Amino acid sequence: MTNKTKAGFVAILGMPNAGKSTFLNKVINSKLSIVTPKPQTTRKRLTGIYSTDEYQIVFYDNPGLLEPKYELHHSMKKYIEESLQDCDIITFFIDITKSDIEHNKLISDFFGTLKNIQSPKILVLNKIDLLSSPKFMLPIMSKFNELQIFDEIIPVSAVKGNSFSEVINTIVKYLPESPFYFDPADISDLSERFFVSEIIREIIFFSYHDEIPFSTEVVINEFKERKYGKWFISADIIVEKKSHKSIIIGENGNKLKLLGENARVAIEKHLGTQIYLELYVKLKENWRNDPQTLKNLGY
Ligand SMILES: Nc1nc2c(ncn2[C@@H]2O[C@H](COP(=O)(O)OP(=O)(O)OP(=O)(O)O)[C@@H](O)[C@H]2O)c(=O)[nH]1
Ligand SMILES: [Mg+2]
Repeated sequence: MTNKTKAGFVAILGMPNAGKSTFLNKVINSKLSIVTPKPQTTRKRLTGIYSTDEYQIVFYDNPGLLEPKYELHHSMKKYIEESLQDCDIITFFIDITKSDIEHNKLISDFFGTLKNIQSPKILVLNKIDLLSSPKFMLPIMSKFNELQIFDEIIPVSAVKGNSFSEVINTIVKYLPESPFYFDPADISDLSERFFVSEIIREIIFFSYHDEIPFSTEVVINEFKERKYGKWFISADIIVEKKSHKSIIIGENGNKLKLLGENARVAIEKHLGTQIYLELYVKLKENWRNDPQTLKNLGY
């Protein structure tokens, strides 16, 4: 490797549900970050590393912008603020079909913050596959251009993978000259424990409705790798209300059993090995507002 490599940190920020995690997974070509149709899926900052011989992009996938209602949300917001400080380049994602942002205070406030940030800023207008005609794209792009916040505006479809090379090439254009920060073989610096807890959380998002996905957390208590035989994983599903505990468990434990089976299959696919999975549902009243519990949960 020459000493002329480029490397840097790129924040993935934007509205909830805009497709930030979908984009990262597609770029890294691996299911790093969980994706669901519900907003506020991503809760912690997640690293995804993309390396070639010439450059290394360290992406930070973040929770979407939100108006905090719980202490948990303040922690999620903190990741966004830290990414703004720590990153060399900012990407901001908007669902192009929801680009009517004139009356969205969350966005106008955040754009105010972005204006004062020196780092290069790239606006990614995602989900162009949902536009009924490409002719709608240009007026939307010029509207954002007039704001004079972003150095570049790129329409993409994260699910289809269109224009990815344009996003990557644009990022590389602004990437500082630097040695690599990580081994180029690495795609993340997070532990398998973290990914396993996220896989279980993703299945909870798909399997339960209303408040449950948002008020549930997953903690891995035991993670035993075995040379011979199945690995052993034990996880707690933290709920904040007694009634939620019974909903998660279901009649005669049928819902929890199904969750366990789905999670086991997904985790085995991720780890490439067979596992024995134990799930326990635990009540921690009001955990989303309890600073000590949040700290224990890694927020
Ligand atoms: N049609 C279409 N759907 C997309 C596209 N990108 C993402 N989605 C869908 O949008 C939903 C949200 O995607 P995520 O990647 O979880 O969005 P996010 O921005 O990470 O959301 P949070 O983590 O909740 O902030 C999922 O159902 C995705 O399948 C796209 O380009 N086109
Ligand atoms: Mg996400």
